[in-house]
Amino acid sequence: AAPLDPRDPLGIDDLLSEEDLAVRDTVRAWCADRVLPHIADWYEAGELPTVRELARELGGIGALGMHLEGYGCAGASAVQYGLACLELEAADSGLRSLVSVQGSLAMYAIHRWGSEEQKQTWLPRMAAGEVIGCFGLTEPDHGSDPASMRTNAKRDGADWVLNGRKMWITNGSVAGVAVVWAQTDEGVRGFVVPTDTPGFSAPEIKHKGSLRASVTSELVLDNVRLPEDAVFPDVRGLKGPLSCLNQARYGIVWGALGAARSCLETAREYSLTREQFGRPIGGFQLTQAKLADMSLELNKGLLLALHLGRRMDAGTLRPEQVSYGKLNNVREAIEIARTARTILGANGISFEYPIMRHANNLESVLTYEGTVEMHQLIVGKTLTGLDAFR
Ligand code: TGC
Ligand code: FAD
Repeated sequence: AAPLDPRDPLGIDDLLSEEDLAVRDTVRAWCADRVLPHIADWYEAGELPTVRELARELGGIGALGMHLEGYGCAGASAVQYGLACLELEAADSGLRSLVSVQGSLAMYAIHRWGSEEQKQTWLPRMAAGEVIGCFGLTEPDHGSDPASMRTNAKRDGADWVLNGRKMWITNGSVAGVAVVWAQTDEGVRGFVVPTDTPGFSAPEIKHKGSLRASVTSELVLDNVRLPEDAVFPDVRGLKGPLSCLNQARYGIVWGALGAARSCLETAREYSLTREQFGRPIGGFQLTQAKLADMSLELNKGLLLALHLGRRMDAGTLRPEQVSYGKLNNVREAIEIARTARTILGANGISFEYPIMRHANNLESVLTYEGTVEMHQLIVGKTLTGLDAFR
């Protein structure tokens, strides 16, 4: 028999349809052409200089709000959306973040909870990448516990007036529309805020050591006056924002493995050409143990992602199951990145190779969309029925 493909030793590709593979190849080719030649420079500079152009191109290949139906969205399957996230994050977590926040958070929120008018107004332009969206849940003093948020919306005649601050908001400074969650007399509600509304500003957060090729911002809401119809009509309480997080977390289940794949491939190739003690380091048993364990975890993670994707497509995926995926796959991805880094020795710390960039990015991925600890507690509650959050 022919040797197994080291890039797909378990034959997971055989579980995917022609259409799935075509979507994957399209996104992979786009990343190779438009992102990989520049990403190391963008990362070092701490910017995503062509973000608006990239958004339009991503819209052009159908990657924005990809698994949503109607309103100019591609209507792809959850598995296809996952494969796209994986390819984007194999380039850089910042690209996957751009797409996650646009499609799974901002667009999904409007698609799931918006009025028909809100959907018509925003979704087609967001799907095309003409308008970038952001999603403001986290605040400076309330991250894991969004129920305690302070940002508030009060009625004033027929208007709403929003005050407060959101922190660590992906896409904030380049967004044309912000989905902002705020306390009201009726509990937490979601607002669709055009970012040119007076009183809204989004200063960019600089000096990040992670996700440097991604725009991260503070949102400042200073008496932002919105019409009555700016609110999502039918959802109250945390289930509004948390329903969106399920979508984005699902994309991360796949995405993190893209970063891991890039690290493993880099280390495997390096181990075949780098010689010490007169032979390739890939020939030493200790290096092979590392490569074997990395490959094992990557492929187990892929099977888990595919399982969850199939459940999402069947409409049977539960939020707690997404927590299993996010917890495992991000934690294993960062472990793979760190191990891959050791195989490159000193070269491993250089941005000439992608590993250090991925490893640094995964520190954010480990924290956002629910920290490791939050997902452990969600799984813990699933197993015991006991709530250990507070
Ligand atoms: P709890 O009392 O458990 O629930 C309140 C209400 O929400 C419902 N619910 C959910 N609904 C849908 N999906 C879920 N996953 C849900 N989890 C809970 C629940 O049924 C209840 O509904 P109802 O109708 O009874 O009101 O809420 P809690 O306050 O105890 O909080 C639970 C906890 C800690 C798990 C939750 O707050 C949490 O997940 N915290 C982590 C916060 C987080 O993940 N933030 C992410 C911000 S966005 C982001 O990071 C974007 S980065 C993206 C990028 O750049 O790629
Ligand atoms: P905290 O909640 O203060 O947690 C600090 C530590 O305490 C963590 O280890 C946590 O797990 C632990 N902890 C907290 N409570 C408990 C408990 N009950 N039991 C045990 N341990 C606990 N948010 C958005 O809304 N939109 C975005 O677009 C967005 N983009 C982001 C982009 C980046 C690059 C980053 C880094 C973050 C982004 N976030 C965004 C914010 C992110 O969701 C939060 O950082 C995350 O939810 C954690 O909140 P926190 O940073 O306030 O940490």
